[in-house]
Amino acid sequence: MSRLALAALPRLAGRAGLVLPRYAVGELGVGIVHLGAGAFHRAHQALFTEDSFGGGDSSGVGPSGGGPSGVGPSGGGSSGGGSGGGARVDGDWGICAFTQRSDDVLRALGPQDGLYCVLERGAGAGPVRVAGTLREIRSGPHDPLGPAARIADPRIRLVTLTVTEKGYRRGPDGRLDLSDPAVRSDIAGLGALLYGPAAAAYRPRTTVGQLVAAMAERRRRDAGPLTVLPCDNLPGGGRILRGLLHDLCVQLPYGDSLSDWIDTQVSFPGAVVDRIVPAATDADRAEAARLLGVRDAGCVVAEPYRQWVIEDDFAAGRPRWERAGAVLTADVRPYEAAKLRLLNAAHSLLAHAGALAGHRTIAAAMADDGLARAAAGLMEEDASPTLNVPDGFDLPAYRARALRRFADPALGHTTAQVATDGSVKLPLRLLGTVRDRLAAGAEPYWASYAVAAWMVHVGRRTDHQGRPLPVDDPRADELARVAGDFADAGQLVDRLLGVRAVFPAELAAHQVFRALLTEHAARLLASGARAAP
Ligand code: CS2
Repeated sequence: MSRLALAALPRLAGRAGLVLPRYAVGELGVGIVHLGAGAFHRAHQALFTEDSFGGGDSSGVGPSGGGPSGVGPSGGGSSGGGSGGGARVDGDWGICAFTQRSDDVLRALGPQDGLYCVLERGAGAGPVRVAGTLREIRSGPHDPLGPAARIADPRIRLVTLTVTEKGYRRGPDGRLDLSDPAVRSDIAGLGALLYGPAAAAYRPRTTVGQLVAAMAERRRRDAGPLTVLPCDNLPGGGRILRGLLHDLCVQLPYGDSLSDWIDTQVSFPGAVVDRIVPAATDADRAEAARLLGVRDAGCVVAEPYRQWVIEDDFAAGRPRWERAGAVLTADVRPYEAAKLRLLNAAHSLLAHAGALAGHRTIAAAMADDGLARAAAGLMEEDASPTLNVPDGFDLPAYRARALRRFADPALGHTTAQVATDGSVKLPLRLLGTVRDRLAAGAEPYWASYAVAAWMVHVGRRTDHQGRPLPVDDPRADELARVAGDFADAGQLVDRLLGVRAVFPAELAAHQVFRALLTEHAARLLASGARAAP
């Protein structure tokens, strides 16, 4: 069977039930570099961008936001004729996506001219669509034209990122982790790259390193202003990323002046991204082949729901994402806190407690009454009182929708996938709620349950029937070593509370928190204790 590619589009146009790009895909210029070409990007920002093109008229807003349509470097816009059919869209907001860790996506999408299909699953699922916004796919670690050089092209006006929470390489204090070997290597290498003779040989190993190298190169080429928009589940992501670039710059010779340049030329808006995107399986790829009549090695699976709330602070224009349903706002912080403390926190609870109870998927965990109650309790009783949501934000409706989304069995989202990198996710999703509730003199009962479930997961590494549970976490070895052969719940909790990268000293010393954790861990460790309290 042949592969999905630009040359196959005319043939696909004859198949019923497929949604194809309505613009001349092959003529779309690139204005965005994306770091982290994973499934989430392909099911989220890439589609919002494609849907921002509208019916082929101008599709960008100028640097000040909301102004007249931005004109891409190739301006004008001829019409029709390009591969993919349809009119040429102005704005040149096509995407060059870099893989960051593995090159699997490059192998899948490279031979497909960047095309892939999106299969929606669950209630309200739409038809299968083929997306065309990824106009270049490159390997971050291996492409001769690395991210820095590509971002330094003056036609690039926007950089977006989905590199997961751990990709930011923050230390326990939230700043750049200067003890991280890859960060140290970037400090040494970039010093030479920016100011030394043997320059070009060095390829940054971290995302922050890639961005600093890109800024230096952009400054050298006088490539103009740029926006860097992180799209990970990080509260205050724009501000955090700006701070991390600064932390790296000041380690470099004359780095202060680069940091100053960044301040004048680059904006770092924050954003809330939301869409559940389970990893695609062989069965999904087989279904894609059946629907398309060609093989698609890069298909993605997603729920129908999607949301993007973006701080409207763009230094060099942006696609008209509002046409695609994105919300552009002055302050994303209230939305961020709500999403992380409600949806993501409850997701982590279901993932860790669900895995311990032997559930393979989040939907199966939701079908377990005790766990569904715990997820609802966490959102309603612990997290909601800590939130300060904007007028009109309907918290009960948000919580109810989150539970419905989790419960949809069609998604097949695994507990193992959501439980990945718990040591990095928990502080962002759960510990803020714990801290705020303790400070208010309340007991964060369900949030503690979620943390205890994580502790038992990473400490015992088996489910309630003794079956092995993998721990996919950058600190997996350290956590296993620290937990060791714990004698009982109290010892497990005490030991893991000592991991400073996860628990700040003040929180670890809090007697109420410790008691709650011990109570929950004891119940989870007891044989046959499947469900929530
Ligand atoms: C999940 C998120 O894997 C996880 O940790 O909680 O990826 C979640 O599916 C998305 O944030 C939903 O927007």
